[in-house]
Amino acid sequence: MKTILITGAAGDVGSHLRRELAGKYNLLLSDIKPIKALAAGEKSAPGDVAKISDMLRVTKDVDAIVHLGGFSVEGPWEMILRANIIGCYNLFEAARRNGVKRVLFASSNHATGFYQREEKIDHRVYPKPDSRYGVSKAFGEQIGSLYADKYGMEVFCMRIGNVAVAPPDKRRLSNWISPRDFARLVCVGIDNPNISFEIVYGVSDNKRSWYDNSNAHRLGYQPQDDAERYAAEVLAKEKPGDPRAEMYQGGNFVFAEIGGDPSRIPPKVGKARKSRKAPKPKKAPKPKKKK
Ligand code: 15L
Repeated sequence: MKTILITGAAGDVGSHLRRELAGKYNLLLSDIKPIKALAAGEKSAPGDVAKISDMLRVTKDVDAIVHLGGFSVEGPWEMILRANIIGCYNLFEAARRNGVKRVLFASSNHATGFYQREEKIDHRVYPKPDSRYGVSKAFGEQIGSLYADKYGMEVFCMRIGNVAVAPPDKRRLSNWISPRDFARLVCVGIDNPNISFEIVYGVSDNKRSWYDNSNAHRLGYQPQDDAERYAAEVLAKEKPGDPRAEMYQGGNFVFAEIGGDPSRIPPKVGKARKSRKAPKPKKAPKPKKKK
């Protein structure tokens, strides 16, 4: 049985994955937080992704790594830098030095969050991050690309939507992934023998999807769930959202930093921008009379 290291194993996504992968692989669980209640087939390997010595220790003797570790939403640059930029570099570098070829990287829909909801995007679009967090995910994909091309590592980047038992809101009807579909995708990333560098979307088979996930399907992903079965219930509870968030796939992440300044609303949302008065030109100072 393969031994799989999961970083960030104490988080929400890690906890779903532990449950879904039980019995399929030996799981080595790493996190900066303590891992509670180890099940059969699980071992704990505590570690901080920002410390290369920790990553060198936990990546020894594993067949593949599922790298979930890091900061999982928008946050201050210092935190993103430490956990997601330095942490991601450390993970890939430690894997390389320990001869671990296969890394599954938990990228995010926020690496492409500035694509509009009316667009359908596939794995070939260039990143359009909606936040520092999104930038860190695009960075992780690029480190993966470098390590695949330069060192022959096998890297599977999953632009994950929202892993949850049920989609919590309208936006997630388009990017939701059930825990069991997520586990299916992870198994493809671990077991498909022909991976060099791939980008896939971590979403279920959602009717309202913004993604053409044909690359994942080509590699063997067969999602079984569709957020649509929750749509009536979700939409009945939905309150009207901010027009900026409604326009972009990344939702609230797209304006997290512009702090509600109406002059920064993207032009297509329109009215507020059109009605914005151009600043009056400053009057030129009157020339001083010569005495
Ligand atoms: C993510 O990347 C986050 O990790 C998660 O907490 C959700 O916010 C998700 O995206 C989402 O877009 O719903």
